[in-house]
Amino acid sequence: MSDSSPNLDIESGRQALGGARRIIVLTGAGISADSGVPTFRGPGGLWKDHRPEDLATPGAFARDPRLVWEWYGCRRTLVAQCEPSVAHLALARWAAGRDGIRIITQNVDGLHAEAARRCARKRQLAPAGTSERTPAQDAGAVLELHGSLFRTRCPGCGASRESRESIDATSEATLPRCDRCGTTLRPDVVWFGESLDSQVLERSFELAEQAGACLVVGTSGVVQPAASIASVSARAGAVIVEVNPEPTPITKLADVSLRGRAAEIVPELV
Ligand code: BJW
Ligand code: ZN
Repeated sequence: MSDSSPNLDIESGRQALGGARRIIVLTGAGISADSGVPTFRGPGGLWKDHRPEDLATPGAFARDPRLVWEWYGCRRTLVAQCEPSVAHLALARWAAGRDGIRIITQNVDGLHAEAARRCARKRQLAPAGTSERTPAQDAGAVLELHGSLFRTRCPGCGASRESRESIDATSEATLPRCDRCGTTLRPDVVWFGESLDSQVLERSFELAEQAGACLVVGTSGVVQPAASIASVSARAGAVIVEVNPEPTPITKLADVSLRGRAAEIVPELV
């Protein structure tokens, strides 16, 4: 449902979400902006100084793996110093405390999973009987559409693994290599022109169709197929609540549109 003047008040957002049994939360770079992670588009965004086709395509990696790793190495160093924001933490608490809430993120920074781990740790410290979930279950509940900055994948044999060490991109010879086959590893993220993990994507669309509400936080809504998760939910009859300082293509689908930063609005909303 939508009209040309979406509702702007937080209480309406709370009611919309409170009335739904199953909820998906679709997030983008804006939610991590409050943690100090740069967004992609807009002033100060990563694409202001870099062309996506030079850094975030398979062609770019084939042409100049050193340049691509230099950029990802810098981003890994920056993100490793960032903490989940109050919005990540509020969503993690919300999802851990109620069945039927799933977070689907386009972000590769791991901050939702980190927030879920912190929340699970706190719940484990709570008196016995108050927590039913394990940390692994809570961290696993986050669906990461575009992969992870802290994983590498081998283009040769397909092996993928967690990786947090710093990247030496001084030359092609110093780039990380596969233990099994020696091929130069790549970041395990989804670049333009590449398919998303089919299981993660199918599960996300399935959840979108079943959801009674879809909360969209901090995405420009221009990258497909992620953005269409919100439209699939809307078509299936879900109420759409958007949190973003700026209007986006998703705004026209939104029943409740909350203009502001995630860190200001999300903790109040959920
Ligand atoms: C705040 C805030 C605060 C600020 N609080 N909010 C159909 C039609 C047209 C094109 C396509 C299509 N299907 C596929 C395509 C091609 C392409 C695409 O979508 N292109 C469009 C850009 C035109 N898609 C793909 O190639 C995808 N693959 C695919 O579909 O495969 C099959 C296929 C291939 C080819 C043709 C057809 C089919 C893959 C997309 C992979 C995207 N990868 C990236 C990089 C990941 C790795 C990395 O991090 O380096 O993912 S690009 C980048 O954009 C990143 C993000 O996850 C993604 C989305 O960005 P996001 O999160 O929305 O961030 P921003 O910066 O755009 O917006 C931030 C928002 O936050 C703004 O709205 C701010 O206002 C707000 N904000 N501060 C709350 N404090
Ligand atoms: Zn290999």
